[in-house]
Amino acid sequence: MKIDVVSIFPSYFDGLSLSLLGKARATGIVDLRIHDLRDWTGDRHRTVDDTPYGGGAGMVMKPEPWGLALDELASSSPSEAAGAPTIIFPSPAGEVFRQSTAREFAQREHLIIGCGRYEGIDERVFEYAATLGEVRLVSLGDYVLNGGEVAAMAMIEAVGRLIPGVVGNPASLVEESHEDGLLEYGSYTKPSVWRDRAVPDVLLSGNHGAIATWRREQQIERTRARRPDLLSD
Ligand code: 6GU
Repeated sequence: MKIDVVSIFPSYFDGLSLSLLGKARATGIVDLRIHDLRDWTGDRHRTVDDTPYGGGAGMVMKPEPWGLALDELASSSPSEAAGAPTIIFPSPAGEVFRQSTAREFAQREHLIIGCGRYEGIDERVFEYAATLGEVRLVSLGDYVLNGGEVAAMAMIEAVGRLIPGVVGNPASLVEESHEDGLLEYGSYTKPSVWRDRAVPDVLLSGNHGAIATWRREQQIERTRARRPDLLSD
């Protein structure tokens, strides 16, 4: 999979060289490239923003650098066979990013992620991007961040770990929170008693059927307590 990220703060993404995703990049499973939007500016000050038409607080990202960036990156398909890219704009005004969204994006050959700052990107950029690929505005949830970078990193990690070969043991992918619509069960390791707190007996019983039943009950109980919204829909 090829992932092109466009940002005015490329160094945010340095952390993606670490750990499992870093290894996947080194081995070529994930071709992740971070681009500086200012490389597509033409003026001496490398300007990426301007005041909003109609007035209001803050600045808006100018369309021209985005147009040039998208033109260049959309034509840089990872393969002949790859179709149009999926162009993702992290945005608090987007659809909510879920595990199902991560699974969907993990199937794509080419993702382009455009990180906005300030009050957002000129709306025409989204319309234009739709002529180059499938455009998705995606939000992490109902709170406000200063820009798309942190959201983009979260999405890259969620998508990246679903690509075959990125996570060493594929079984660890299926027992996570949200993979089956429930929160995951609690985990324990040695010692069996720690500061007067014992590991639940059933986990020491060797009875795999009983353990599976207990874990499923735990999943349902904590989902009811913490995330009842997941059970009602
Ligand atoms: Cl994707 N972007 C910004 N700026 N804020 C957010 C978000 C995204 N998701 C939640 N809050």
